[in-house]
Amino acid sequence: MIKDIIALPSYNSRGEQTLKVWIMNKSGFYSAYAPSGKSRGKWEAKTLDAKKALKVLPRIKKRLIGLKEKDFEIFDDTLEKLGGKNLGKIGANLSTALSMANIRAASDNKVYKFLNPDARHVPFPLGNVIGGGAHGGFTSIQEFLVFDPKAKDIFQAIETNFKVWNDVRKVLRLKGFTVGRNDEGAWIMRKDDFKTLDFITKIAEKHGAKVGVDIAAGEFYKRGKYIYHSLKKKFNSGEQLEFVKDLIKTYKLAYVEDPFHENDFKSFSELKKKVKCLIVGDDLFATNPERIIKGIDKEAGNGILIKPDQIGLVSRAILTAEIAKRGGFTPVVSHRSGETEDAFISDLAVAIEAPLLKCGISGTERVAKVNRLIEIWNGIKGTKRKPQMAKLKF
Ligand code: 2PG
Ligand code: MG
Repeated sequence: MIKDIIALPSYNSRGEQTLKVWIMNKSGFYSAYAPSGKSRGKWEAKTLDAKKALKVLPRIKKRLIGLKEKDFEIFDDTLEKLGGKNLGKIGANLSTALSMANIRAASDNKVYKFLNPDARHVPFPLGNVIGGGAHGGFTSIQEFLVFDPKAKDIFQAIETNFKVWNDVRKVLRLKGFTVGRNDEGAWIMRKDDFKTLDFITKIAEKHGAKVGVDIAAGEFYKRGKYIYHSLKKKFNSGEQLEFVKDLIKTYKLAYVEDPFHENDFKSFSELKKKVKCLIVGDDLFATNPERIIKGIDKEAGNGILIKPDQIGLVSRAILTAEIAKRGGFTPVVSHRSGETEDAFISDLAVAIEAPLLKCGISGTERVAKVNRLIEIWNGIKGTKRKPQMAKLKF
């Protein structure tokens, strides 16, 4: 039974104030941090300023104390009622942290086992090597990502990403093309989107890694046009579709996230018909069960990003992932650009059997997620089951 809940202000990797909560039961204290996005979609639940959210807790905690932490769905239902429309009354940042801390309390920190006792597949980390867009950089495309589909174990999967990231570092420094790292620890390269893709695909190939992109197209969609500043190009919807299709073919991209803005189900569906690639909706679905149902109906892509804080409750994020899987969509669990050492998403990815975990490569807040995958790998090894890398179906 939940005995007490406390919260304190904390800071994320971007130096913004966020919050950390602790839930107390008879065994001790269990904590979680709220992550924070920058390229936030319109359909995400509402977050509150951390200072305001901290003032909400004393008002609502009476309703949560006394609940059974193991009934995590009831705990989340209570938060949903208290939060009202889009969780606006309590803030999705506060509700996410509470929801995660409660599951930690329910499971005595063995989150993945509690959520899925049969789990034994560990996701491939999908890491951001070069960045741009809202996270900082020269390209309009927000993230140039890699993963190693041939990795035999979690160690190899992590090392390949680091090899690519380090090779990129070497060449960029040597040629004077870099100006540093952005919000997610990805390199900022002084080149346009095409040159960046030319560059990263060669290095990735050398290490057997596949390349993907998060275009985050909604961030530069203005009055009916996609505006690529570094390429000095403007595309309407049809031109954007052709452009993305060509990028997938030319660079053999295995993963494309948010190629269109957050309301364009139709273009997602058309692109999916034309290419063999994982087409993932982030801002399009916002981890929302109703939006993924619409997406399945319209065949708007074949993948969905799962970010618990987009919907503000872990149980709802799990529900969205389950609906997605049943509808033939691949769930990809993801960090936010503003992160902390909290690695809850690693457990979540294992529990829902997501084949990919988008978690960055470098920076303590990113490494925390892959280090947790190693612990999980080892934890599975200690049971009768053998840990395995997830099955990639695309
Ligand atoms: C995204 C995320 C994480 P943010 O767009 O996928 O990379 O960015 O957290 O800023 O929304
Ligand atoms: Mg995204």
